[in-house]
Parts: sequence; structure tokens; C-alpha cells
Amino acid sequence: MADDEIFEGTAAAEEVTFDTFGCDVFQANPPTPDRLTPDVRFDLGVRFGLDLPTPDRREIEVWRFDWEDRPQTNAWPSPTLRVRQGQVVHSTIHSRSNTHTIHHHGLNVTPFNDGVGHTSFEVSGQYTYQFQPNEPGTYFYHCHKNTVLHFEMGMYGLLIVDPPEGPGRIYQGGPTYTVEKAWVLDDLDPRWRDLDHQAGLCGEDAGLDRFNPKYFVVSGVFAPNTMSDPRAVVRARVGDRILIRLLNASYSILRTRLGVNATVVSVDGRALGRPDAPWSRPFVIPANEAFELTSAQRYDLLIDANQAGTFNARFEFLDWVTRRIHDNGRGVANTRIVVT
Ligand SMILES: [Cu+2]
Repeated sequence: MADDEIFEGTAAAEEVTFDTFGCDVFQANPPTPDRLTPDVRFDLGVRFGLDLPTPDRREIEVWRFDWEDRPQTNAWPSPTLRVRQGQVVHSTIHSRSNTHTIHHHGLNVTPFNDGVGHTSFEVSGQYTYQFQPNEPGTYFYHCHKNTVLHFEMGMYGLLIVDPPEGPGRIYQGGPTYTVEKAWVLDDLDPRWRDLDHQAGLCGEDAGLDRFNPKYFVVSGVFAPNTMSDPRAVVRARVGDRILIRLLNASYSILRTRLGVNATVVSVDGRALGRPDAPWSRPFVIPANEAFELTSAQRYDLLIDANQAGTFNARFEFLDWVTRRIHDNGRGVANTRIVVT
């Protein structure tokens, strides 16, 4: 199919200007180039209007993705995608109203499949992103249209790439784990819920430089419920080796303290000390020592559960400019690692 057929009726058929890569990007639903038979496939529909109850008895809306071809989770964050190194993956977006994309963050796929509208296209109907992950680790996917807003609104989910043999190892022949937990940290600003999909996209001042989060969340659980909710609390037995996949999906600097020694075995989907990266090696963060992740960063932490006990995990959400804890010091979430 010729390019002008694929993009007929969109900006691509017209004169290419600065706006073509700004606020008037290509909108298209083209066939996937070099399409293969996938080893694994996901169909994700765009969803709006999920109102989550907040601890102060209000509600806050999130946008998200949910399964298109299997029972809905009706949950947030969006479903976790799990694949294996070397698999051909098809991840299809179903975007019924407006345009959106799926960017599989950190996988470095081909530009046509990267889901970054400004360098490829936004999807108004459906498009199948095709890629083949070659580094096991922790990733995430998110909408990359008017990204600052759509990501804050919640259009993201975790993406895990296992080694070829499946879950249980960091990489092929690498360290093992027996218990796994994802901690996905986020902070929500109610004011941003009043903004339109396109807000700020074409140069107008929508106030996207002002971010004052009021709610602080671990894997979909609002603090302070994070101390008891099983989505946040880690449970293990003595002798287990716990893998925590920590993603900073907030717009804060995330300062974390764990009450137990943890070894960082992977950063941003790249395992430390793997055979093809002999210049790197895992490193230990001693108990109660703070470490910081900026937005979109991931640490994979291994913890040896060698004694029974309850170990705290404390997350502080720091303002980028002032480095103070958000919401007048209330921008904190706590949870626990319970070893029995
Ligand atoms: Cu979007």
C-alpha cells in the first residue's frame, strides 16, 4: 500500500510544516509493516471515566487502558503486559474517540512502532505495534499523545520482559527469585482532571507546569491504605528471595527507604552484571538508606528474606524544584514487607 493511501486525509497528505511534528501530527490506522505471526498478543482499549474513591471521601478520575478481547479488569493502573525475551509481540491499541498511542517505554522499537505521535502517528482507530524485546527487565507502556497530561491521567501499565525460560530469573542464567512484587508509584493532581485531551498541545498555557498532587498511590492503592492493602504489602517466608519491580510513575522525585538491605539488579530494563554488560554490577542499598528515582525510572531490587519480621518501606514524593515533600509534607506513602 502506498504511503499516500495510508495517510490519506491526514496531515501527511498535506503540506509538512512544524505543526506536523507538533500539534497537528499524522493521524492514521495503517497496517503494520512487515507483519509477522505473533508469539504473544494484547488488545488494549482506551477507557475514560473511572472514578476512584479517595481517602478523603472524594473521587478522582483516571484514564487508562483495559483488555479489549478478555474480561475487563476495571482497574487502574492498566493491565500488566508480560512477555519473554525474543518473542514477537503484537500490542494493539483500540482508540474509539479522539487519538491516542501506546509507547512501550524503554524497548527501543522501530520508529513506526514506537507509539510516539510526534515522530510517527497518533491512532484514531486501531493499530498493531509489533516488536521483539531483547533485554529482560521492567518496563512500562503509556499513551504518548499530549504525554504530560495523558500519562498523569493514568494511561499506563507495567510491562515485564522475562528471560526466554520465563519468570523466576532476572536474565538467562542470572539471579533467581521466588516472590515477586511490583510497586508502581504515582501522585495525582485533581486540578489536571479539568483539562481537555489537547490541553497545552498547541502552545497555549494550560498550566501543565503547575503540579500539586494531593493523592499518593502505590500500585493503585491510595496512601495510607498502602499499609495494609495486599496490592502494596509484600508477603514472603523466611528463605524466599523477593524481587521488587519499582517504577516511579509519578511526577515527583521519588525518595525511597526500605527497612531491609536490597540489591539493585536491574535499572531501566537493563540487568546489571549480565554477561554482555561486564562493566556493570549489582549494588547494595543498605537498610534505611534513601535512594531516589526520577519519573519513569525503574529499579529491580532483590531482597533475601533471611529473617522473620516486618520491614517498612517509605516513599516520599519530592517537588522537582523545591525538593520539599509535596502537599505540605503529606506527600508520603508507606507500606511493608512482611516475612513469616
Ligand atoms: Cu492518550
